Amino acid sequence: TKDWNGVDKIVLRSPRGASARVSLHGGQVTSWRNEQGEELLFTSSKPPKAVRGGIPICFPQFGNCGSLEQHGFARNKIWTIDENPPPLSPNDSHAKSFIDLLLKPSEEDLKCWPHSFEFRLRVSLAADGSLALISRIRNVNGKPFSFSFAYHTYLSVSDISEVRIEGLETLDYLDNLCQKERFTEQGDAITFESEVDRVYLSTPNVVAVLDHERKRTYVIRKDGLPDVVVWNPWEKKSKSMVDFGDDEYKQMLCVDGAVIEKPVTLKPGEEWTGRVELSVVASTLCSEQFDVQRGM
Ligand code: TA6
Repeated sequence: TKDWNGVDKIVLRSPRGASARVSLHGGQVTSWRNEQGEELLFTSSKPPKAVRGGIPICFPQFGNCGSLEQHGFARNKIWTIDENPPPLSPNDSHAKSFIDLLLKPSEEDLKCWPHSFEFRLRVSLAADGSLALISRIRNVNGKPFSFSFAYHTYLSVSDISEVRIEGLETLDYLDNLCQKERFTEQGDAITFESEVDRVYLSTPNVVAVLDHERKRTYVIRKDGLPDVVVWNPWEKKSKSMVDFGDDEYKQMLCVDGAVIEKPVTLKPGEEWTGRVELSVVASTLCSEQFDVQRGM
């Protein structure tokens, strides 16, 4: 349906008629449903104001580390259907539903970020229900520019105190709760007892989020995204967030594939690609099993 004078609500259905489906608002994934139900937390969307939840795209700036609005403007913009999508790569074509979206700077955008970019986003849903997002950002012909980026992924979990992340142990991270100071992860997995707001650095391309209560694991595979944001606002911050229920923090966890520590710089004509694939495994992998997964 179009009620956003361009792209609005798009629904991708699983190519094999399974129940999986993905909904998008503008260029933002707002829902990803599988047999088990909704996989993303989504609370509100006041188009084109930033959505809270789903997978908003943070570009050209993550957080408020620059002069732009928090997380950049891409998630607040009207995207269009890309009439001239990049050619399908072999693993993109089989048994997938997909949509290609395009964001280019308006005159208004160029005033606040004077760079001629083209942002092509492919969102695809595979027959097994896994969701992939591929971002291709190109410097059309302007002076070199740099950007930071994140797929700001609001995973829906049953109970945050029963969730653990595997794959980030022993890594360094920047702690947003301590003026972005650098620490090293000591735990043999990441668990949650209070607010966490970190950027893990030089991370592996496979990270697992184990939801014990639901006996399932989100497997996050990524490429071109060296950093991983882990964020749960916990109780106090949740209360201060207008479009967030007081207890909503118990059912959400942001685990974002990102490029933050070392922003990407593109010369004229250069293109960057960042890809993430989310799948759900109906079990809670122990670290050995997870290592097998990681090897995939
Ligand atoms: O690390 C994620 C983060 O930067 C948190 O500091 C918090 O501000 C959150 O993003 C806000 O995201 P939102 O979706 O509310 O714009």
